[in-house]
Amino acid sequence: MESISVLMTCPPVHPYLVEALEKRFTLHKLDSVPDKPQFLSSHRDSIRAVVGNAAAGADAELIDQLPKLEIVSSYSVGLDKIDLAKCKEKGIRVTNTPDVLTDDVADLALGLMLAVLRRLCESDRYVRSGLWKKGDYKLTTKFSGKTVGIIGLGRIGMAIAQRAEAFSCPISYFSRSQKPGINYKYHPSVVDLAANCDILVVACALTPETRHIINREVIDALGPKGVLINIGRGPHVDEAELVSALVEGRLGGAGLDVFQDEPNVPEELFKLENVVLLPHVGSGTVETRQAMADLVVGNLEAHFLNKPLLTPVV
Ligand code: 8YV
Repeated sequence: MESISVLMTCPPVHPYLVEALEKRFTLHKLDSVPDKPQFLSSHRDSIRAVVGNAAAGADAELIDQLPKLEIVSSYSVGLDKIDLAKCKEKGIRVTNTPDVLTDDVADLALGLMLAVLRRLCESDRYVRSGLWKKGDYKLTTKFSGKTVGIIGLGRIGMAIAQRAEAFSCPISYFSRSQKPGINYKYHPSVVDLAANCDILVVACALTPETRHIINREVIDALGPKGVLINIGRGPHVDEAELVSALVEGRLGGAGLDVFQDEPNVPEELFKLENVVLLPHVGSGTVETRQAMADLVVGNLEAHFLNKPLLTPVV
């Protein structure tokens, strides 16, 4: 398989993944190519696989430039950076990394809830800066028992619900349709869900329908005591509306792992103590990233050995 050319379109974020790919294939890292158009035109007839992630995948333009492309193996569960329709049309197979990251992303969502309500990051700063020696620390907000509203009750949404239940939180959710056999309260509109929960969590896939699913109306329904948690994708949220609601005190707080234009984060948020900001690390543990990398490589090997794909999407 050493002669098979694989193009990594995302930055080489994980040395374990890069090493595993380099051991088996001829790996090209688009990130380190000085003249991308020139590189693509000179390698168009050799690249048979693309490896991307949540930051860069395979859009229609790239797919059209690679006539020998057979498979896109994504180092992510999210598929929003891959033109799935184009892949289907051209018979290009697509794989992702579901399940292995569910626990981590759900754990992080709970961590963000606790961090925002119990002001964990602010408290840490308080101790480190020596302020504790000077006076009393202000009280925070109880988390146990708060109503948690979840947008998207897929694998990750369910894992968040199960964890929040252990904190005695009533669970409600929004999704395209009501899930059979699930006892959580279903709201057919996001505004309704926001109006009836304390903490609203975005856990759905990013699609044209879910872009800006958190808009001004939803933020206003959540209100000055409500907290927004986003472990989905930045574009799920109308970020300008979120920033002004937080700055004006129309929203109680936010825990954000994802942003519209990563790694750029609106600087107005840096001054707010009711906001916790993370650099898109939902799946960012050694164990999970290794399992994700193993799936990326395993899917490529399966494809080129004519074996069934491990986690096929298309
Ligand atoms: C990663 C993710 O950030 O799986 C996803 O959809 O957003 C993440 O797990 C990423 O793809 C790792 O580079």
